[in-house]
Amino acid sequence: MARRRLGTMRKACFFTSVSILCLYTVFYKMCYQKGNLLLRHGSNNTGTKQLQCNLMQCGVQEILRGKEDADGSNHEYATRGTFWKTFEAAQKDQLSSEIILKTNNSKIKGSSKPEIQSKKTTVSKDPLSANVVTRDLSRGQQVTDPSIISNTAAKPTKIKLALKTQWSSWMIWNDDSSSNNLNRRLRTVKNNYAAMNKYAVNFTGTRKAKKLSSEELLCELKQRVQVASIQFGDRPFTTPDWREYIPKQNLTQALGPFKMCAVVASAGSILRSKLGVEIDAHDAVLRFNGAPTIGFESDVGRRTTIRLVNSQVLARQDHKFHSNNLYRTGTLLVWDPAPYSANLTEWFNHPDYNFFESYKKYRGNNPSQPFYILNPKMQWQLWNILQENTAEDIQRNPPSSGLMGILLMMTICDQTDVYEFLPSKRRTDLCHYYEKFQDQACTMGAYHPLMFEKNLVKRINRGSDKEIYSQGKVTLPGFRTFRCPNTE
Ligand code: NCC
Repeated sequence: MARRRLGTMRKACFFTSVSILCLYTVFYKMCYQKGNLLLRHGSNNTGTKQLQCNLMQCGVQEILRGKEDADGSNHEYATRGTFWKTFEAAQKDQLSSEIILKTNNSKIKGSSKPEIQSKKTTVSKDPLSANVVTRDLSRGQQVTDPSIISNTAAKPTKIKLALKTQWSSWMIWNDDSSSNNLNRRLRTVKNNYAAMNKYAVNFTGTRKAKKLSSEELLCELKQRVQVASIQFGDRPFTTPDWREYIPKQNLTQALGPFKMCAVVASAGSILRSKLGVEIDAHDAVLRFNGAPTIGFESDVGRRTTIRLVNSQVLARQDHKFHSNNLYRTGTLLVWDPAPYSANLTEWFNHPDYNFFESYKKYRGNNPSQPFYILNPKMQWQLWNILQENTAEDIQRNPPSSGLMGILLMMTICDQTDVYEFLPSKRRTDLCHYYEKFQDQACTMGAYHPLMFEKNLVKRINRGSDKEIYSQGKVTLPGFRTFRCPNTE
């Protein structure tokens, strides 16, 4: 009896496994269509050899980066969930070269198959003139919009190309992101902060019934957000010591105007971006809190024109604000969350972090370094616009340093390029590029309404989705030159 039952169970197990396997195969085939990739070099067909690579064989759905460097010094950055397939062609000698597609299938799937698929092909001596074509051989069509990210590289003998797949739009920040896009933990945190009301937010504005256009949103920001620093004489900053410490000119009079500015978000996904040179080419560069440049120059640049820090950086000993040379470069600017309707005196008496003494001490020790205190009214002017343009209740806490820095630069620059505020293809849970700590909250927001800030920035972006994808770059106009529709 028992033996018969065991036999039936074995049969049942066997049939279940077979069914699962069949279902898996059917599903796999449905999801990953077979396709081919053709890379062709040279402006005409003469001397052109073709490299065919069956996408399935090469495991293109899993290839994250192909690499092979002449000197072997290149490294591979493999992260799951990358939707652009990037291949690099490395020239081995002057005349001919080998295109090597390297998959990291074996790493991901644990396969023991050799990783490298290679075929001889000729690469143009001048990589800039190399013509790269992507074709779907199974359908005999040229892939529309082959989307070559770049065919230049640090070394003149390298060519980079990318095949855009149908999933790439996933990776671009959706400007309608909502709590539904958060994991359960972050959704709970967000809802708790939306319910909690630490700063006594008394929102009387109205939610916009329809989505504002980019121009309308820009206009709201220009007309309703005042970026200003505390001035000597603003009550309670009226005592003689404050005359000594507060810079004479207001922040926006003293800084700029600049033509092209860069804002560098501290996100971990800026690592390996190689954006450093591009960032440094701007007239002014804004960084946040303790974000370093040393050791990360190739990705984040070397220059710091302005550093915006939150009050914790001054108030908490562990930030070593007074001894760390990182803070000695450029103009400093500090902000602290204030109650929603508080005047300056109420805020001064109850700051979120008591940074005022630390500020005075720093000013005393570094009198020649410009150092401003941001007027807190800006935080809630910005927050109101965020809430009005969001369908759900957002965290009732001030926006992040990121959004405030962006607004500052839009005020003093003709154009602002923001890097890695909207996540690029390098998106990761690594909180900061300079730390090992991982938490999705750093990108999606917990205390700060960061997700809604990103929605707003995406809506006013003048750059392309491709730039967001490849560089994490957003381009914003300056308020000096931007004209509100119908009013100015
Ligand atoms: O992390 P933080 O910000 O210093 O980052 C600066 C700005 O970069 C953008 N950012 C950062 C990380 C990431 N993965 N994605 C991003 O988009 C954000 O716009 C962010 O504002 C802050 O806003 O001041 C914040 O400061 C830290 C922390 O106080 C400082 O780094 C000093 O240690 C806050 N973290 C904590 O308090 C634990 C963070 O919530 C906000």
